[in-house]
Amino acid sequence: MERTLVIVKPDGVQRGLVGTIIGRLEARGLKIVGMKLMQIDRALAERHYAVHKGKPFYEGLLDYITSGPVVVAVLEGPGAIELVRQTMGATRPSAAQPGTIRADYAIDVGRNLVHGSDSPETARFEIGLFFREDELVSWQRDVDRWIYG
Ligand code: D4T
Repeated sequence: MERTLVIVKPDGVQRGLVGTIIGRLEARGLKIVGMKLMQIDRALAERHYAVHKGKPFYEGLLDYITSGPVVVAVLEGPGAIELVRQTMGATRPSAAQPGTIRADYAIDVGRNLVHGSDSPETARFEIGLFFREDELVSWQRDVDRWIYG
């Protein structure tokens, strides 16, 4: 079983797409094990996006992710990291496949609605950044046997 961090970014919250975005991932079969609405401050944004420090879009990215509330969630399932990335679509919405969240609801790479961890190491790091251990809930779903063969 794998866990991944998902962020519905400020544009997703402002546009009323929290339910749509989380709903698509939930409908796919992923299980929510943590979720909260929060405001990301500058220090947290800098830690989360440390790999992009120095890139031309870095300052704009920090402004954007701190510009309003976000919903952060930890989703669990077999291959959850890749499943979320696939369901989100390519970083640049104009390159995303139809049927993905970014293709269906976004236009601009700087307003691409959603974040998902990109590797097991990143997922561990990001989950630790946003959630305390006691904020995550391990629980059994009766429907699991109809989703994970
Ligand atoms: P995040 O991290 O937000 O889920 O996005 P991705 O994992 O899909 O993409 P990324 O790390 O390469 O980029 C992080 C973030 O930066 C924005 N961005 C990216 C941008 O504004 N301009 C750019 O040219 C690139 C490459 C979008 C996502």
